[in-house]
Amino acid sequence: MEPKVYIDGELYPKSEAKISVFDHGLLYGDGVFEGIRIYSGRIFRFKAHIDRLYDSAKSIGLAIPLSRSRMDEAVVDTVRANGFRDAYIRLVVTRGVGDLGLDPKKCKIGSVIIIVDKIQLYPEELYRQGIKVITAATRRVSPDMFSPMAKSLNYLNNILAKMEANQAGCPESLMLNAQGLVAECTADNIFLVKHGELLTPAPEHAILLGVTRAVAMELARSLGINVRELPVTRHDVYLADECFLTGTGAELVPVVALDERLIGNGKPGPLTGKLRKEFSKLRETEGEDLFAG
Ligand code: PXG
Repeated sequence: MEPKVYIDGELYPKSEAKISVFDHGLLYGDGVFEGIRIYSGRIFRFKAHIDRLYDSAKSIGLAIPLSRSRMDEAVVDTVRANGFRDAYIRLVVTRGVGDLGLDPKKCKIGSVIIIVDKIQLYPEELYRQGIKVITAATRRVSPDMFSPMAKSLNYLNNILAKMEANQAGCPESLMLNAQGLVAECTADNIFLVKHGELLTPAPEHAILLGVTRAVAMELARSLGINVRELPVTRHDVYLADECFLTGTGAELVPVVALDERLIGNGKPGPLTGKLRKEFSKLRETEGEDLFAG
């Protein structure tokens, strides 16, 4: 059966789910989005994702045409209508239909799109072996121009960095901020383990505040691990004992090399393994099973 896609209050089969070519989401990348996972019928960290969606929209002055509770209902209804217990939700809010000028005033009402579909995952062996990463020449967008904390439909700088990863034959590339400090990867946050502590770039270093990042920090603290947000350089990554990335798509993925320097002994580290285990437990138990009863 074809997945059903929610667009502005109606469900359409995937092949018929279309929006206008005059939508400013298409014409200008004017909109915001979220990527969310469903595990065993449970929407993982639903509230955190919806909070970030409304924050991103507020930041770009976009009025989401649904209240929070109507949005929650629309997502839950779309998940139930599709019946996937393990899937990916792509929630998009665009500025809506306008004319060919970029002025958002011409867009009367935003459009809400909810896609629920199977997710493309990294192959299992990448999790066992860990991934190799290169540093991209493309820098992360700077907060003094546009905040990288808003999850907007403008992903071109990340896409250019992803192309650099592709050229190097790596699944991901590391993006630096305008000052040359480590920010994050193209769709993942980065963590280091050094002398038993967990280290990660701070919010002011031009990162998206990842939902999975917050989960990794919580899990580490619950294991009694000290977590610090601080300025991180490439040197710190090269010399880390362990490194991993966090993201909705990747979950927690070990990184075993940056720019051909092996990290630690070049194998996924023990704390990364422990956190991956704790993450697997959490995602199966937290939240309500939408298909129960
Ligand atoms: N940094 C950036 C720039 C991201 O886009 C993350 C970090 C991790 O955040 P979360 O909240 O997911 O832990 C992201 C997440 C996609 C896709 O389809 C992108 C993301 C998430 C899911 C899917 O490209 N970005």
